[in-house]
Amino acid sequence: MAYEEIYRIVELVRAHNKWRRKECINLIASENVTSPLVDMLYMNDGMHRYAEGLPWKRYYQGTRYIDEIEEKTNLALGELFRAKFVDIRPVSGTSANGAAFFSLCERDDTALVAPVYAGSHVSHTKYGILGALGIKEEELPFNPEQMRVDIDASIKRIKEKKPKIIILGGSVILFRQPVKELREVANEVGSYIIYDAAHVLGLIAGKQFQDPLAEGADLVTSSTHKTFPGPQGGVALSNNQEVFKKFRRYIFPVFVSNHHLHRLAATWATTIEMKYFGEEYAKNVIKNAKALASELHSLGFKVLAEKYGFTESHQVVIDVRNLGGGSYVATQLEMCNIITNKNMIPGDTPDKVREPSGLRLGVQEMTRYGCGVSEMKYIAELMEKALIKKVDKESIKNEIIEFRKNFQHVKYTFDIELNNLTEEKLPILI
Ligand code: DSN
Repeated sequence: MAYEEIYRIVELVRAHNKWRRKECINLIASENVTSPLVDMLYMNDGMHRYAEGLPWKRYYQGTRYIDEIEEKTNLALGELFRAKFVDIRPVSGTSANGAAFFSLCERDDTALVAPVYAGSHVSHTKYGILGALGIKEEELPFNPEQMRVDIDASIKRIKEKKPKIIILGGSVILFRQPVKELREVANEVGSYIIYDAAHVLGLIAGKQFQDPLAEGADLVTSSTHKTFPGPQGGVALSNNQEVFKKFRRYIFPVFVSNHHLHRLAATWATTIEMKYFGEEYAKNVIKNAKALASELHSLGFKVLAEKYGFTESHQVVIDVRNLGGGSYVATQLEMCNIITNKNMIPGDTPDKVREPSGLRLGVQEMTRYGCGVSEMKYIAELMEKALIKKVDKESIKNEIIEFRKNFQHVKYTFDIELNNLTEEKLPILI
């Protein structure tokens, strides 16, 4: 009996891996695929160990190698992002955000945040950790046509509300955020700027997006597994010593105790991959996103921010109300092995969270598998077949399984035949 259950779970893991890694076109903007090098380093004894506290100053014995790995990871991240202060201990972007908000605000302080329909992450809002900490959420004005924060209106709102923190960035991020533009008024009223880089960390690493720290953000919070193609985790980066000291005071013991040690070496390896291959990768991601957006547009999809060139990140956002809404469309695409997620777009009220009007796409994972502009055009045509021409889904799915056979190995990593290592040495991954 127990064996049957074990076999079933192994079968489920294999089926999941085969489907999502080898047979789908994954366009979820918050995901990515790690390289075989990163996979290999991820599976290690650290997953069984504790190391609360800082390297070399732990509350547990037995951490001498972990200490060195964590120190090297922080140093590598600091070098890549030109950050004097790095903390890899947040286990997710949300825990980094929690620690950031808690360390910079008191209860009843005000945070200025763009609305959720504009792409703010749930942790920035009254529905998430910000609200749970008793911090008041006030709206940062947003220009829906430009799909970014309205600078003049925001300057006015900051003067009026004098927020303790201003949060920029988040889950829909097509264009650069106005860090530079809001720095002066933030100084005037004594606000900290927190930049949530979760989605665009890999583009920042590849120097193809803005550099939020250089532009004046006090603290960058992020996850480490979206455009930055590492294992799931979080990080905080800063050049502001006072802010970083406060953050470090609370990340442990308030927001994490142990910080999931097995991810550290793998995150280090991702950082090194981004150091050597990040620029080429990020350039291709943005080129691909632009190509997908303009092809979708020319096939009749309502792609947002048309006047502004659709996107300057890895994301493309479509208004799919005319095709049945975000939920329906995402389900139809999944039947064809195109994996996406429904998303709120400007005009959606909070009650539309389960039935939003939009679909969010991200091209970073398919770029990692070696897809370029012509594949983006092909993906747009597949979406047209599925959603506009209503071609039989089973036939689209079979076509995609064939297509994926040419895009199985992760690029932008070290060429030491590691792409074969996954199958030979880590069978559970396949
Ligand atoms: N909710 C995730 C996203 O998909 O953007 C981030 O945590």
